[in-house]
Amino acid sequence: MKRLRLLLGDQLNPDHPWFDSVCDDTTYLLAEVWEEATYVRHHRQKVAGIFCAMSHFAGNLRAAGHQVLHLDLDVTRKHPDFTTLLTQLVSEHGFQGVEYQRPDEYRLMIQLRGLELKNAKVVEADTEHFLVPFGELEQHFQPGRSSRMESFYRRMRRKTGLLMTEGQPEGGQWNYDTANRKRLKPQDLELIPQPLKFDDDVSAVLDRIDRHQVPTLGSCERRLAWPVNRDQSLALLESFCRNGLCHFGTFQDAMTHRHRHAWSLFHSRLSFSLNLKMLHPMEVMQAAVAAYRDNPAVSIEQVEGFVRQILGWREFMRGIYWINMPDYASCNALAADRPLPRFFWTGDTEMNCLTQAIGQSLDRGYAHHIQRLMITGNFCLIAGINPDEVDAWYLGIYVDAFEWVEMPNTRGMSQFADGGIVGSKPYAAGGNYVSRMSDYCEGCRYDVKQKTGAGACPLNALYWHFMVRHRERLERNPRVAMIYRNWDRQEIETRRLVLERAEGFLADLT
Ligand code: FAD
Ligand code: DLZ
Ligand code: SF4
Repeated sequence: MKRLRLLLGDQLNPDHPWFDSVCDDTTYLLAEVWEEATYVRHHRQKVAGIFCAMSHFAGNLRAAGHQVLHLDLDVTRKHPDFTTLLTQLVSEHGFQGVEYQRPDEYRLMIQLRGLELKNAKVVEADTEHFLVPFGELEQHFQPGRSSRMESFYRRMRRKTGLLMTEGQPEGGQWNYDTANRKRLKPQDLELIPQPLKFDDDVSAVLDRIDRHQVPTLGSCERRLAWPVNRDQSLALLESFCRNGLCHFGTFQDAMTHRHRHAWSLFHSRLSFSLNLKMLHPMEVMQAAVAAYRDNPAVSIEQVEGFVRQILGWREFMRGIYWINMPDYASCNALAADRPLPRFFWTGDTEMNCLTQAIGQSLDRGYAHHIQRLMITGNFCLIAGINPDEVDAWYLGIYVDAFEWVEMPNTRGMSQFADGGIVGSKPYAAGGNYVSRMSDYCEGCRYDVKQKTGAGACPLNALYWHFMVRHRERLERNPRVAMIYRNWDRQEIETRRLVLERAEGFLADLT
């Protein structure tokens, strides 16, 4: 039977069972498609990186003897989406079967499940990428119900045996968060490793993006710094295990603007490779555990912190996404309705923490977790920005952004728009947190110690405005009730001035 097998831009797993044998009747399709390139305004580096990685993957499949159709935008532009492209390819080439791997995004899964092709049978396969099989998600998650990452993570540690000794967590603890999450002191800056960057020439891809007027954001140089094939991804993994892992946990939450590698610090930057499936999550964790066993400089605190992100958070977020879609995409528990400020597209604001995090995101298509959660995310949360706009920004701007992982992190963890499915309370903070975890405030025109007046850090007033706005909902939470007691103890006049400062700021914002 002559069949076509579709591979999406984030399905570049060379170890998939599809490739176990070469079959002359099977053609693999990789296609640059208008709808995929435009369902959100993507970062230029993201589109260039995905197109380039698809091209490498097609080349490798061909070299292994497979039949491949690699269609670029010049060829596919007349087709708005995969449905029309596949319909045309089936009639043109007479395929009797079309197979696809289940997309990781709800929109595309519905689209492909709805395919009706004349004379061709449509079959869905699994991507074989995640550690919890799709059909088992219901054993861990329930729609609309809150789940806690910690208990899921412990189950996954037991299930996989990672960092376990005789049924017990290695080192005696499940969680080393208290030993981690330190601020960077000036002498620590010397420890920051040189990030491994790549240099594939993406000129032709960028020209194609521009020729077809694909709307993008951010900048992209002709040579792309991101890994675009498995070999490069493995090199990045190796470099992280050698240079970054030994301080990963300790400085996981730290931020600085006083170093030329401040954007990468001790982070792995493996999310692009992982999310395109050029690397398998298990091999990434096994490499980190092997580095811990071989290298005394890598302590249990570091490796556990890293394994937790992949075995815990990454798999957990995917479960939350699938069990709650499609309702999750429109939840807005805090009724946030303010438009996203224009400076999110330019970085042009006097708040240094936001300038740094947004500027870096525009330049590199990357920010690390705490920049996403506690700088841009926290600002949107306390300023009450509409989660639809927040989601669209995050889904576009990061090279690793795919809805299954972006949305539960954004709507759930960061914006509390799911009302507590992901987190037990909002991650809301004032300038104090930024000052504790970074040196951003030292380069800011605002004073982080002040709550009122034109020179006061806007986050301080916004924080209290947020808490007061949502008092009825949040006060019931015993983990938050104490904060209201502190607020009530302050002078009435101080409280009035704080709220006035926040309102003035919000009025200027719109
Ligand atoms: P490292 O710090 O080196 O961590 C190692 C790996 O752990 C990452 O590559 C990633 O696969 C995984 N990981 C870490 N934290 C998380 C998490 N919270 N959820 C899922 N996986 C995690 N991650 C994405 O992959 N795509 C997104 O679109 C995305 N959007 C986010 C939006 C917001 C608002 C927030 C707060 C977080 C988001 N994250 C997202 C999670 C996290 O910020 C990124 O995975 C991480 O910054 C990627 O950089 P890294 O590879 O250097 O990660
Ligand atoms: C993100 C993306 C982009 C920008 N372009 C393409 C594309 O042209 N062709 C393709 O097959 N996939 C692309 N992707 C990735 C898909 O949108 C991705 O498969 C979904 O986001 C599902 O996670
Ligand atoms: Fe950000 Fe406030 Fe610090 Fe300025 S003072 S960097 S606005 S936290």
